[in-house]
Amino acid sequence: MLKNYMLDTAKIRQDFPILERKVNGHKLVYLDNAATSQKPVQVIEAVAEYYKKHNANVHRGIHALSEEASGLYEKARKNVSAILGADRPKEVIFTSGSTESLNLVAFGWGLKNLQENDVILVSDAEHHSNLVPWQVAAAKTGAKLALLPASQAVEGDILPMLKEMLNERVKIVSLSHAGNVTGAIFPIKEVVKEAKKVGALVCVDGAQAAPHLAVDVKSLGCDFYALSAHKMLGPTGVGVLWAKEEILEDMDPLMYGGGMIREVQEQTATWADAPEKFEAGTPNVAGVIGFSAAIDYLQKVGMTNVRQHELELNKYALEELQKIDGLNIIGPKDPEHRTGLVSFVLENLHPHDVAAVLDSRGVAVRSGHHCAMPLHKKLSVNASTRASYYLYNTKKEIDALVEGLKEAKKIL
Ligand code: C6P
Repeated sequence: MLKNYMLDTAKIRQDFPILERKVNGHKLVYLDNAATSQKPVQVIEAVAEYYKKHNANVHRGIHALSEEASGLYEKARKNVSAILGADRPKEVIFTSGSTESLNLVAFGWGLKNLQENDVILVSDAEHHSNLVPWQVAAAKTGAKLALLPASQAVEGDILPMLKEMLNERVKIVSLSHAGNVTGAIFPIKEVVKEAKKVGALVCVDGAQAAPHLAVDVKSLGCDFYALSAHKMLGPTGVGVLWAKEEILEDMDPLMYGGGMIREVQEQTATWADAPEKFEAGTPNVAGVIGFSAAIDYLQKVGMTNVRQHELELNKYALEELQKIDGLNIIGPKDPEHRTGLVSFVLENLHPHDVAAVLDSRGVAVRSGHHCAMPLHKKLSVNASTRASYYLYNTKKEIDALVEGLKEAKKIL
């Protein structure tokens, strides 16, 4: 049910300078937020302020600037920890994005804990970043990769098939919290309950959920949660892997070098504790500080308001798109079962052609396989067009999308 909510889109839009841009002579209609969101001035200024006043390497100097930079970097970690409802900031590892976070689980945990004939359970609706690392981990360890046919669970109701596939050989279940093509929200809390019955860990790819839903890792009960800052108003090149402390202690790093050691001899070395163990080399300090400003922004707006606004756009977009003859929507029909995106196929028109027509009218969408080739294959389409919205998008912009699609039908 849509409730009353407090989100002033017109005011929010003033914080996003890029939304004033013209593209191909039209005012930009940015509907590619699932690829990356735009950034508010508060984030841009936090990054600029860091470079103007505090720039230094972190955890490596005792001079004032290094102390300031380290302080801001660790404050950001506390901020992330708080919004995820984590027990301790040291459970938050900064990475370059969800891709690195998921690789860290597949190799840092997987190579150490998986054995021949163990099962890794993912779904056929995963982004390649939550599939390919597991394929490689399976090949290296002899574990089997099993794919839950989530493509068939249109409304995201994967529990019955999950129950059928779970047994004591399954050591890890790794699923998206929300799909980047279908938008389908998976019932992670219930997935965790089922997985625990057979002793399996649960890794959640939150790249498409954390920007849109309030996430509480303790209430979800999962063991790993991955996200990308750039999809939630933050800078590119920053991500997070959250994991329980005892699991992090038992994991190997992905990278070795400066900043992650306890002691180094000529032939051997020992590692620092988490989070340093997993953050070798100079981190993306400016990006992390910018991400913290993005979190502050989202918290100020309120994640419930963000979600309610997207539900309203979902409902409107689904209604309006369904009126277009020959347009087939992928994923849940119920707006409540998806995050703020809608992928579709329009007649037999190639999604790149559709996207090009939209672009000529200033409407930015994504077309292609969206890094989910197995899912498209299961749906018997090569590619799709995806419109994805966020807190600054409006119903008028959905109208511009619909008008552009009608035009594409006419001229292609
Ligand atoms: N999906 C999209 O347009 P990175 O690139 O590391 O920030 O995020 C990877 C990733 C992992 N899981 C899911 C569910 C995702 O959607 C993404 C990124 C973008 O759909 C770029 S391919």
